[in-house]
Amino acid sequence: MNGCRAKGSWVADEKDTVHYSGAAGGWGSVRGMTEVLARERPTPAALDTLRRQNKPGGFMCVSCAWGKPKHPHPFEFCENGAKATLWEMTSRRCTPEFFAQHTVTELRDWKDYDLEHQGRLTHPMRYDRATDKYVPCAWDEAFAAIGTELKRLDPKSTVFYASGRASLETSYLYALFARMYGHNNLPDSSNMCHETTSVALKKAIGSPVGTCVLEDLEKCDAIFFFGHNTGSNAPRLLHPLQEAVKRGVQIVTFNPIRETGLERFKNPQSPVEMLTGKETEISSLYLQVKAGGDIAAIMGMIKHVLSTEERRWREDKRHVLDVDFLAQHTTGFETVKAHAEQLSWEEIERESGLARADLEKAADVYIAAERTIFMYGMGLTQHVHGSDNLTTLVDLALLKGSIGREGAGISPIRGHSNVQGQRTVGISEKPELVPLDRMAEQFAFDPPRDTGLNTVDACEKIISGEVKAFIGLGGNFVRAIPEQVKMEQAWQSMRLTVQIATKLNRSHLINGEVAYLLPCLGRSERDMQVTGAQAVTMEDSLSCIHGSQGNGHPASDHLKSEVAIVCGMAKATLPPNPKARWDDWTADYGLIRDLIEESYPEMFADFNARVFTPGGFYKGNAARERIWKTESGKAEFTVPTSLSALGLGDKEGRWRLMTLRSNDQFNTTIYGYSDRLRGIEGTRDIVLMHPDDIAAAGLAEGQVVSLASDADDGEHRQVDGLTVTPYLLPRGCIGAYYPETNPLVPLWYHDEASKTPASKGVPVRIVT
Ligand SMILES: Nc1nc2c(c(=O)[nH]1)N[C@H]1C(S)=C(S)[C@@H](COP(=O)(O)OP(=O)(O)OC[C@H]3O[C@@H](n4cnc5c(=O)[nH]c(N)nc54)[C@H](O)[C@@H]3O)O[C@H]1N2
Ligand SMILES: Nc1nc2c(c(=O)[nH]1)N[C@H]1C(S)=C(S)[C@@H](COP(=O)(O)OP(=O)(O)OC[C@H]3O[C@@H](n4cnc5c(=O)[nH]c(N)nc54)[C@H](O)[C@@H]3O)O[C@H]1N2
Ligand SMILES: [Mo]
Repeated sequence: MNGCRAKGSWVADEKDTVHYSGAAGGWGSVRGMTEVLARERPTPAALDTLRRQNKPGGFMCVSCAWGKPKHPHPFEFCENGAKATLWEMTSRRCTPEFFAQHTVTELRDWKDYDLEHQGRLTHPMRYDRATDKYVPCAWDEAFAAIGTELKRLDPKSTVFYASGRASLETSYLYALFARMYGHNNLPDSSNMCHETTSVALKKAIGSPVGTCVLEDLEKCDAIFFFGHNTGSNAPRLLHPLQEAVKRGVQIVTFNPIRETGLERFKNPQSPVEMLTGKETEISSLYLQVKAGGDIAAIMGMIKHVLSTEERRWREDKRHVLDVDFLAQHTTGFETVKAHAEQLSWEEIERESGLARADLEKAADVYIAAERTIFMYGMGLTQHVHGSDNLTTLVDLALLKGSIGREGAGISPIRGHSNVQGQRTVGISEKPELVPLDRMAEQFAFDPPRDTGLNTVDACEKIISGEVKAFIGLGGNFVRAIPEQVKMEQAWQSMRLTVQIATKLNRSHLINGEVAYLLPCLGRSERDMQVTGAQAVTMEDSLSCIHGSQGNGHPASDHLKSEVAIVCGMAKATLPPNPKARWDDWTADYGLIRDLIEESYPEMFADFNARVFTPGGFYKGNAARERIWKTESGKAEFTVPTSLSALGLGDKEGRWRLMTLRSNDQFNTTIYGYSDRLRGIEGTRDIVLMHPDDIAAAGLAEGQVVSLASDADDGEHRQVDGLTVTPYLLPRGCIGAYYPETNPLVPLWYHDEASKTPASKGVPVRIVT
């Protein structure tokens, strides 16, 4: 299949497997944007907004969390960032008239795409049980009713979820509201995403976030990439990668799928590349590891680095390892060394699905490089042994002192545009991560000190009936979580559900007894309050904080900002407290930034003055300075608890299902049915399989099958109507889209340390 070289066309290889032979970016991405323009019919202001995207003084993209450079390109956005903005600035409206025409029960049968395609929500709505419809209501009425309900409930029986987009200002107040009300039940989308990072990196190097900054990419000489679909999910990262390749940087990729963005890239912002068809080969080595096979692959590389060290030292007294760093900065090296040495290549090859020679080749790239960066996405975090994936990767990085050095480090590629920032300013179920003493003083209250509920805990307690109310600050919780069928049934026995959203989604249709749907401004829109237009801030994947100011005309006159909605609910719920100035904060977000600075003086010194620093301002990272805030005070080597990242081993008839995003979606928001970079068009109801697996399982291409859970727990979970589609995956691994296949993920099937659902190695059977 490497022989396929026709540019930008869909070709079948000798096995008739679909494979995109073009580059990521290029004319395809321009076409992708044009299609969205036609579909969303954005307002004229939208194009002007795009011009201001990701620029100082402009607004920060609502799509991915990748860093925004100091010197932006004329158009600092990508196909998918533009799609996200145009999706928000659509001229379509989901009005009270729409809700008058459809019952909620009827809408539950609609597809995700069709629900959001109705456009922006325009009015606050209340669920009316008698007619099974949403009916418009006044904001004051909604706040008063929510306040009355919350006052009646035990705060500990309520959950306040956040989906990673809301600004630092909103998030800080949302968490404050939860704590003043009396709980730490603050799960956010990070609990389904990079919580593995927050737990495993914290344990190993004392930092819950990555250690790299944008400039490191300009100085490294090798990059190792694990489990991230960059072309679709952080396309702007392809620019620095392309520049790195041009400097001679070696990129080694571990991914079961040959993702186009990591193979080839054509810069849509370079006229020369667009007109000449010139494209850059991104990965110099691309290894199709089995799903769940990374621990074995990394241990294989560690093994080879160690044996090369021994040989070099014996032959010419040179080190491969950074022995000074190991002695001064780490603990546990000897145990990992012993572990690697006793592993056989046979088991490494079996578990990883990769040949020893290839793993040695990859390790040789690391050995030769002076400065190496390790990047990763959901392919590592969403496994039962996801934390082991990450600590093993840290082991590899520590061998050569690749953390806390310019041009080197570990760099998780985060998801939502402010998911990292929400944790920074207090949205966390873990009270020990929040400066509660300082906040107790700031606001004259007694914050709850007990651990709150994360996503999985919250789901368990919704099923058991202990959770009685759920507030969603954005997102589509019911559609994004595991165990969807059971969760939807349990959901409806809650007393209160409140959803703050921009567009209609499935979570709004699974209602508690009392339910409100509150429409908010999007980030691209002008946020006018009594003191004038407001700016907000967010933190990117590389720990830089950026200001953002929308200038689009709001989708409806009845929208409120997220800050105003949070303050409105808090004011209606909490007893008066002169230190809780909800109205003043709504009027002037600068006051909220002052509060954030007071709570977190180290990271947010001079916050208001620095909001529009070009490239953002860096909040700092101790591990980058080689100060290790771990239990031992050193960077810790960790022996993995398992050689496979999967929770359940192989068995006759069991497949490893990876639930994947297409190039035409943002999480549960489905923009369309084109997974352009994978060559899959017109449908999402498919299951990808190796052609030899299709034959061996007695199936045929195009056959429609069901997937059923094979988790050995007696539960029946099934998704029907998936068309068998040949695709070059490792044998035994199959792929299908998220969120359609979420009903197959058992709630208990999650990373052991962080409880991140294991959406990438789900055990399933194929049912015909
Ligand atoms: N356009 C767009 N951008 C997005 C999003 C979106 O939906 N659309 N979502 C945002 C969010 S919230 C997030 S978290 C990120 C998600 O971005 P990614 O981290 O890229 O997440 P996935 O799309 O789930 O893809 C995971 C990748 O891991 C690979 N993989 C699966 N299993 C394994 C494994 O066991 N080992 C290895 N090495 N690889 C594996 C898959 O083939 C795939 O390439 O993107 C963010 N950006
Ligand atoms: N099987 C499986 N499950 C997964 C994953 C997977 O890979 N596989 N990935 C997981 C990951 S990484 C994540 S992050 C979660 C995502 O879970 P969520 O973050 O809960 O879901 P989203 O799909 O991002 O939420 C989309 C909704 O957000 C609302 N929205 C959009 N913009 C705004 C805004 O500015 N303000 C407000 N208030 N609302 C807005 C819209 O109404 C839209 O319908 O899913 C997780 N679930
Ligand atoms: Mo995510």
